Amino acid sequence: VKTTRLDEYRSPAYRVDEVRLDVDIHDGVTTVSSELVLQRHADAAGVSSMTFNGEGLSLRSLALDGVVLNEASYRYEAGLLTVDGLPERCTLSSVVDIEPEKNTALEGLYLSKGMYCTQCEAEGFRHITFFPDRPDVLSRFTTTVRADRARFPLLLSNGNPVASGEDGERHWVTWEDPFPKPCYLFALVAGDLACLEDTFNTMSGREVALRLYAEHRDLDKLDHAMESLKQAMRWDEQTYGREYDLDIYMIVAVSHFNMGAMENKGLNIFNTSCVLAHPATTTDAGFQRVESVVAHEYFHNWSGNRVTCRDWFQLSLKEGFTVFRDQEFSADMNSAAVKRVEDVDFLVNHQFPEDQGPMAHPVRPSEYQKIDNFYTLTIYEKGAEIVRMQYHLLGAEGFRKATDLYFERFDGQAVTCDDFVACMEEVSGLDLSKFKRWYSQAGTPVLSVTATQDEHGYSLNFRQQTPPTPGQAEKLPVVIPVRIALLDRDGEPVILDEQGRREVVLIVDQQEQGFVFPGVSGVTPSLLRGFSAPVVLQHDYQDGQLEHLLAHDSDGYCRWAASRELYFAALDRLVKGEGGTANVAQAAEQEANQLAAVLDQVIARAGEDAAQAALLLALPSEVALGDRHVPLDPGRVHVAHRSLRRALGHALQSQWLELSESLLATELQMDGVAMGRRQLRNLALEYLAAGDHPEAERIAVELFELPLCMSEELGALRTLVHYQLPGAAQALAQFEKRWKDEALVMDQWFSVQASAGGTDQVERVRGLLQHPAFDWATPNRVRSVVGAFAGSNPAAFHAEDGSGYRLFAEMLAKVDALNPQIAARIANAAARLPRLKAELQGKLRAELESVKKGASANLSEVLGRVLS
Ligand code: HT7
Ligand code: ZN
Repeated sequence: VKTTRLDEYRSPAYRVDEVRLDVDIHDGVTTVSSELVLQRHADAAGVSSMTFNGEGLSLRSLALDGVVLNEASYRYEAGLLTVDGLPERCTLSSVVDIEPEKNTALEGLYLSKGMYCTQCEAEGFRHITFFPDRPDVLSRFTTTVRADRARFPLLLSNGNPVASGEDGERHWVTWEDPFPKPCYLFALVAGDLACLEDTFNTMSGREVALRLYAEHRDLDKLDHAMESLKQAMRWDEQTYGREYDLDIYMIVAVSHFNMGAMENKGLNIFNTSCVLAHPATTTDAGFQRVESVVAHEYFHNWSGNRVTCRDWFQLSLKEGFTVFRDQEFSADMNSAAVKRVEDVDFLVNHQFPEDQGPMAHPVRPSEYQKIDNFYTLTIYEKGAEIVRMQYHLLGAEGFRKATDLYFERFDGQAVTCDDFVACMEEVSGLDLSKFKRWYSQAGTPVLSVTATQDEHGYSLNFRQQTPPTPGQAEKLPVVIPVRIALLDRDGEPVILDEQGRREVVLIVDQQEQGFVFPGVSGVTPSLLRGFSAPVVLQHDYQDGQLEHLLAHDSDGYCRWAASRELYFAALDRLVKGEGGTANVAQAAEQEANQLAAVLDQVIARAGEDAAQAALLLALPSEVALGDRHVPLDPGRVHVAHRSLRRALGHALQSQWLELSESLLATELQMDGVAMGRRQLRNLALEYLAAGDHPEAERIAVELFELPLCMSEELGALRTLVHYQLPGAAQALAQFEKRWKDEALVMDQWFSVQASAGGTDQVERVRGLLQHPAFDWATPNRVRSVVGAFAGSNPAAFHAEDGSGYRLFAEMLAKVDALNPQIAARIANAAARLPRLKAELQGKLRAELESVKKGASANLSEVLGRVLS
């Protein structure tokens, strides 16, 4: 497999100024005719040949300036078409046949439930026609789509419709996109869909038509996406001064999709799971996901489309920045404190492990085999944290000036992460050269802090170290902004400097560095406020300090981080058997009794913000606990986790019962407060069940029988199934009967079962694969079983007898044969291999090695790294 390297980047010899496509859709075969207007770059004088990517295309004819080319003047082999003898400006025409019906990999043109659609990022366009498939070739596209009129009344592509016509039983529409774009933003849809239509008046007074398309049966599930879109459009005008540029903005929902959504110019294509929402079928988390993904794809119109990436090594330029933008949007639409904790929780639980394992790579990688494998949490989430740090270093005003400059200077261009940072430097006068190590160095820095008190005052001493990662043994110090406050005995932040500030940002950019606060004493440090940098913070808190932070800190992240420290300390002792008793259940009871007082305080204040209380009261996940222990013994971790959950359920049972009953709503509301109350109530119900409370089953069944919305219904079902309550089997059957025709709801049904913990669950998961509604060719369904099993069911996945690994290997091979991108993504769940205890490592290694033998390039790259 070819490795692509950043330092081998060369600009293309020819531009493609115009692309004229004709896509003629027939059952079985689609014929794509293309005309590319090529123009040699001024600095490529003397070059007269050019290569075009093309994968799996049946070439029917090729012509240069209208003259058919014979086989002596071109070569088409190994996915590349090379044409010689090109003049400075010319038109290359080609006609190819493709077979979208056979496309199960879902890249290029494919069929989803009878609808033709495309996915071109990162390298899908080469499956449609010959083209220099790289993001730095920007062209104006005109696209004609032809298909049967009755079966495909809707024919869409990017831009504006400029002509249409009928031809017997067929019809055609021509679309013109006035904005030059890279081919990864090309899109096409042919189908029979319902449309929700609205308009948006931009800040300069233009009216934009907003059209959201879905299957006819899903028309009633598009309102939330429409509202989210309008809010996102307004927010981008107000926050970044960015206005939408075309006259039409379309979103199409498709059932088969490899990721969440795609920002194609003017024609977004969305996984149904990220656009459809209705209280009866969608959880509150689902509603929030729709809001953020709709916004994310919309924001790409500027951060990604108008200003795009020079090459795929710069992927985080658009993804990190756009995630930062969508995070801030969601924070503004909902509770900012809750949103920040949710984002940090996700980063710490998912990106940190990636950065600490065999898949670790820099935010701007220096090489890859399959670019699809680099749509990672590091590129997206860590990339967003790097943008966030720049936001804080410049301040809101400076950052806005820098982004204005960035959008203005690079509009219509394909640029690099360096270009982005250069704008930050130019407007602020800051030297960010050292800061840029965040882009090139992989791994999560560990920041150890010690506090000392002497006659000079209170001191904080920092030491940073980034552990080695594959291919990067030595690390340099990075620039770590550490936002801090020091809380006095009443929990009030003390004055820290002569300007009277009570919160400051310390810039730690050396391996070791100290800061003194004269005249300060008797304080509790509140560190890394707002999670001011993506680092692992280590500090030995003194007795009572974490409880003090949890009770008093005004910073939502620090309160939450204190709760994690308290839980992890207790859980770690249980895993290691340090509780002073060999009986885990007894030790867990003691730990729970220790925690009960402080958690009781959180519960007492739950009325202030139920969502925040739910975050503070939720135990860290079993997977997160496992990540703290090397060699990892998942069985021990499972028992420790289950024991503490149970003991906490028992120790605070009257509080959980009270919350389960008092938070019951009588009418449905979908605002943040109501969602927070449901979240807390579901958590309380789970604790009640974990503690074997006799009322748990009754409450869960009652809620399940008469839910106000899917969050309640699914919360009840999860409790029944995960705690194996007597009503579980009946509820599962009833749920299936109720929702068998709603694919997204059935995904939840599969996922609840595939993630039900327990070493005996492997056979149950195997059984799910036999269910008539299970389908290997539908990524959402595969993720709901295979993804949930491998990612959220550590006890079954790591079953001592290796049966979980065997099942996983069988699943991987099956998925890989149909859809290599999805297989490779799921394979990431095996990245913990080097941390496992020896017996399990051997078993997992053997299974993965056997799958690797026949694996696709995508899967092979991931398995190669895991097994290295
Ligand atoms: N920019 C989009 C990336 C994407 C993608 C990448 C590889 C394979 C399939 C894909 N579908 C969408 C999504 C986004 O970040 O907005
Ligand atoms: Zn994106």
